[in-house]
Amino acid sequence: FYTRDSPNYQEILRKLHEGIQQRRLFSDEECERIESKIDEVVLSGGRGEYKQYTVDRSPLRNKYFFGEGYTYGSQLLKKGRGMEKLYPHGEVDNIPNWIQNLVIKPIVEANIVPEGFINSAAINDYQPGGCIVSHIDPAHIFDRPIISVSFMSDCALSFGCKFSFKPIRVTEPLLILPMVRGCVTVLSGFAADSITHCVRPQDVKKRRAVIILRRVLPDAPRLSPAELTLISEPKANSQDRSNPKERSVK
Ligand code: AKG
Repeated sequence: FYTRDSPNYQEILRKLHEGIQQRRLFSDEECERIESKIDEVVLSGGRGEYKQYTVDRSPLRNKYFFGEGYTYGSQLLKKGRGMEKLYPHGEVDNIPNWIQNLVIKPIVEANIVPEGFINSAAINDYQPGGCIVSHIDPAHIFDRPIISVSFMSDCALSFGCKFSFKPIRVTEPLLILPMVRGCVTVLSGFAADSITHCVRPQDVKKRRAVIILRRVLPDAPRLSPAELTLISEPKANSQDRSNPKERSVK
């Protein structure tokens, strides 16, 4: 865990910057088109048109998993880092064509990742004050780089914070990275593997969405259908999924 007081703060910051790339790849018009598609996803989710594990609701942040989804936080059978598992094949919806055409294609054409690299797309839809607690995207599930594209409003991604709850508090970040609407962020190396990132509640001033594009590793662990039955029961009744403290990863 690194803080601003770490003796090698300058070196940590250098390594962190080395693993971050940002580009404004999407114009206002392109953003508008994609944002209306995100609104359609939200409507479809509300009408129950997706598979159960595609949609993950919490009070100020809903997540939609396409292509692949995985268990984290309170859904884990065994809690803790490294215990995350993919859902069995077919348990989340496929990546919609509009994500392929409007979001992934321009990223491939900009040579950010090779064609066919991305096999999972997650949409986070944040309401003002929503957040995502500090975490590292599990390296046994996701290849690097991790790509995200921000929509709807400007926000910030913070590195190296600690969260505490009731009331929610976040320590000073090591780095606050602007996440501008239409901007692609690429995390690799130290930035992806060795330091946590989060979205602080105070940085979500207006509704904001992000599309996270990743490659799930071929050997990533997957829940068996029997394990899925074990976690699907508490999911229906549990209250703790809305409590960020219960979420060990995010
Ligand atoms: C995640 O969902 O894993 C994130 O880190 C989201 C970051 C963001 O909202 O930009």
